[in-house]
Amino acid sequence: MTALEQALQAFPLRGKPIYTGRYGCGHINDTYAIACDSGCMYILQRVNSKIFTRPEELMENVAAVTQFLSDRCADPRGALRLVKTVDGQNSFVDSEGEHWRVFPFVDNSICLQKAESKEEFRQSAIAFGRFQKELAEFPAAMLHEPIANFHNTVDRYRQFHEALDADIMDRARLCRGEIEFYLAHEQEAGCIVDRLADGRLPLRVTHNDTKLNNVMLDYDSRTALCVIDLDTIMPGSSLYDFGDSIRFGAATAAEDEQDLSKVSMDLELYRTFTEGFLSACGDSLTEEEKRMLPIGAKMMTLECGLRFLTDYLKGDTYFKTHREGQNLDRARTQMKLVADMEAKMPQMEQIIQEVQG
Ligand code: ADP
Ligand code: GN1
Ligand code: MG
Repeated sequence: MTALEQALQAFPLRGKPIYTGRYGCGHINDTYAIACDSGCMYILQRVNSKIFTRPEELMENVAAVTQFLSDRCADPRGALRLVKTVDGQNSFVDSEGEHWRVFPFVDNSICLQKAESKEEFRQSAIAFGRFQKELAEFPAAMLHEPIANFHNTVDRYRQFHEALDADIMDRARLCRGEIEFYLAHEQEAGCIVDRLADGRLPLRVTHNDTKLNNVMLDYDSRTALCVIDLDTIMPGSSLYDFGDSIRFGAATAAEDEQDLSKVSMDLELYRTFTEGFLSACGDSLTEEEKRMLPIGAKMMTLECGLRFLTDYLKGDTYFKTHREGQNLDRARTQMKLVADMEAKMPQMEQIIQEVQG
């Protein structure tokens, strides 16, 4: 029996599985959609143990947060729920020590790689804003830190320098211009972490991976249902969640687009997201947080691009890739977005003022 078949038997699924297939566009875990003869559907995931090196702790976080959110939500589609194993565990561990987990498939839902309309993007903003507000009540001390220094941009630069110095794939010669771009921005790396350290920005419980494809919308009405991909929930800054959503969702092209003339940050989408996010959690943000939201967007884009370039230099061992050079393409789109955000910074700041009225 394969590990996947063993995993399927370890969970109390309703009915017999009749279909199992790879699913979604996540860069980290192995995700499968499962359909049972009862009509019930599930998501089965093998947790990426190279990235999440303490999967038990990770699953304790996921179990605690899904429980906390679903206890506060009567709608079964309004919060992600975890299906425990038949032995009541958070995950099934296969003979290789890999962790498998199951979530009910969010019924009649859709998850988008790109917003087809402004209203869909607004809905994702409302979902992430609400999520942030609800988690304000979560006992943060219960949370493990699944990846240390996840959004510590200064530390991301340290890792970049390590990869560049080692250059084990001999790829630095193929991306001199990209390396220069990221080095030229290094002095900005501390602008969020320094403020978190000295208290100018508050530490909150944040999602930390607020891509549009980490939120489920109702298939018909395209209104927000729930936030998924809870692996990186940990103490962080509201700027991370706002910023990462803009990085991914307000971009006019895919994260790995090769034609850079198609890549920019759409100010109308930025405005729409800002309206949705601030309507959902703006009253809980400090003036300094609101002032710095545009910087958050730029910093998350810079940091993500730096991570893609670091992974390219290291031989594509972190983010899933489906073709040669994909991480370099991703690093390039993020550069184009950073430059575009720099040019549009006055308008981005103006929009924050206007939305607050
Ligand atoms: P990764 O960390 O690899 O991004 P995700 O948890 O985001 O993994 O899952 C990958 C994809 O699987 C999502 O983008 C979404 O399309 C789909 N997915 C995940 N959980 C569910 C769910 N409960 N219901 C429906 N689709 C889901
Ligand atoms: C990864 O898991 P996924 O695909 O939602 C990554 C994020 C990056 C993103 C870039 C745990 O997100 O930090 O911003 O790719 N997740 C992890 O697309 O590293
Ligand atoms: Mg995801």
